[in-house]
This record gives sequence, C-alpha cells and structure tokens, in this order.
Amino acid sequence: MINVCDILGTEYPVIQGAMARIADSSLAAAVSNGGGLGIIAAGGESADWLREEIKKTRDLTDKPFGVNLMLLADNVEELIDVVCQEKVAVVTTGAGNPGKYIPKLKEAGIKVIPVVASVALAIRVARAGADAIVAEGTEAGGHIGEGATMAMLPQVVDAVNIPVLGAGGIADGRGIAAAYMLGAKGVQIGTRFLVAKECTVAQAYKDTIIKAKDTDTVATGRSTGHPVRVIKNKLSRQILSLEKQNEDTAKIDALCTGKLSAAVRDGDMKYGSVMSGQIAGLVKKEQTAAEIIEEMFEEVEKIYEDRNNICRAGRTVSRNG
Ligand code: TUI
Repeated sequence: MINVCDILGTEYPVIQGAMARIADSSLAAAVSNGGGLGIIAAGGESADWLREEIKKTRDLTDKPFGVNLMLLADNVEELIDVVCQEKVAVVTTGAGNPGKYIPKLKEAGIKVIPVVASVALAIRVARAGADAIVAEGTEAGGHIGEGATMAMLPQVVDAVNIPVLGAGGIADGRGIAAAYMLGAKGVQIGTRFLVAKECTVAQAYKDTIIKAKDTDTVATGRSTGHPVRVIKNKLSRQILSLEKQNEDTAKIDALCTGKLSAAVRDGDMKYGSVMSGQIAGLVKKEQTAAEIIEEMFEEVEKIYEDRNNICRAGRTVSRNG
C-alpha cells in the first residue's frame, strides 16, 4: 500500500486539522514548513478569500499544502473550481460525502482525503476513488460523529484498502503511536496546532485551550443533527438548554450564527463558539508548528525504542533478557 508521506509529499505523516475560520495561510505554511501537511480551511469563506490564501501560502512555503472543503457550505462548487484552477496538492473534506466531487478533483491532479466519522462513509469514499481517509472520532473538536477514535479507527482500517489516518483525541507522540497500533498510517491533528505561534486565532482562544481540563468540552447540537464539540461556556449552556426543551432547530441554528467568528476574531470566550477537541487538557503551551511536529515525532521514536522493554503481568522485563 502506498505510503502516506508519498501521498502527501511530506516528511511526516501528519495533516493539520482544518479548523474553520482559523486555519489560514499563516498556519498552513508553518505546518508545511515544519514537515507536515498544512491545510487552509475554506469552510465559511469566499472563493476570492481562498484564492488569496493559496497565493499567500505559496509565498510562505515551497512545500505541499492542502485545502479543506466543508461540504455543508453553499459555495462548495465555486471553491472546488478554485482548488482545481490553483492545482493545490491535496483536498480534505468534512461534514458530508464528497463522492460526486472526487472525479473532478482527481482529474485536476489533486489528492483527495475525505475526513469521515463512520465506516459506512469510509467505504463509500474509498469506492469513489479517495486516495486516503481520515477517520475522525467524536473526541475531535468542531463538527463530529458518534464513534470514538479507539473503536472506529480500527474498523475503518479493516473496511478499506487505502491508507487511513487517525484523528480525534491525538495531540502528542503517545496518541500518534496509539493510532499506529490501531492500524493508522498517519494522523490529523487540530487542537494542538490551534495554539501554534503561527496560528492567527485570538489570544483569548489560545489561552482557553491551554487552561482547559479534560472535562471542559461538550458536544452541542446532537438533537439538531449537526453535533459540534466546543469548550463549555454560556453559549453551549444556552444551546443545550434549548435542545432539552426540544426547541426548533432553526431557533438553535439562529443562536449559533456568527458565533465561531466571535470566538476566533473577537476572542469572545463567553458567547462565542469555542471549538476544541477533548484533548485540549493535554495542550499546555504555545510553540511553533515545527516545534510541535518535531516534539511529537521524537516522542513516537522514543515509544518505539521503549517497546524493546515489554510489560508482562505488571513487571517490565527486557525483550532480550
Ligand atoms: O467536518 C469536520 N469538522 C468540522 S466542519 C466545521 S464547520 C461547521 N460549523 C458548524 C456546524 C457544522 C460545521 C467544524 N468542524 N470533521 C469531519 C466530519 N465529518 N465530522 C463529521 C462528519 C460527517 C458527519 C456526517 C460526515 C458526513 C456525514 O454524513 C454524510 C453522509 O452522507 O453520511
């Protein structure tokens, strides 16, 4: 099976999570320069914005990078025209089935890596010609499915014959190594890159992630059909309360309008939508994207070295003696 680094054109098998309204040319170029695959998140943005960010990324790096298409966006076809014209190396997709768009993207020479949250969608996109798949567990931030990474990832690996990258709940070398143990050939990481020095999100957002505990996120919108994992705040409590009262989906959606931008741009940590993965509690400091990548993969190396010491019945013994 083809190596993930060969598909991505990268040194490390790591894709930066898309992070709508956050992941721009600054973060994407920094991740690509650090040896991963940087991603520009096109969700909620215009075609002109995307074209400009692709140009800026090319000014900042000569390494490959990708664009994420959020399939709920109503201008997705226009955005597809932009990525095809600009011939970006990789497209990742989220929040839907990209099957009908795959032939056009592949004709433009673009590698297509759908982000899926179920085995069923993994099988459909593999049949439609995807080059690889990101299997994203419900621990992830933003729009999520039901299945946890630990349970879903190996099931997706067994269901398809293209490389699978793990996502959701991964922010260090231990998480990467665990994903490898479940059959993944690479990973997608969002929350840890959110606090990268090159990430242009409001400082209050980064500080919230750095301060977060393991229990500080919650999934809102399970009842509306669009579950989203966010940091608990006044907005998430309001949404959950409306959901409990079986309020109209339209009323709940209206409450959420513009709230991601309020968090990302204005740093509104009370009434903004502060999307984050459950792994935020593990994210302790700002570092450059290159430092994050290097540190994580050094940890992976160390874990593989330590596998020479295996633990039997609670007692660590050397494999050789
Ligand atoms: O897409 C993501 N994560 C995202 S998108 C996003 S922007 C947004 N903001 C507010 C509401 C909705 C979106 C923020 N984070 N991850 C990949 C992902 N895809 N997670 C879940 C899914 C998914 C869910 C249902 C994919 C397909 C699906 O059903 C489609 C089908 O045909 O089965």
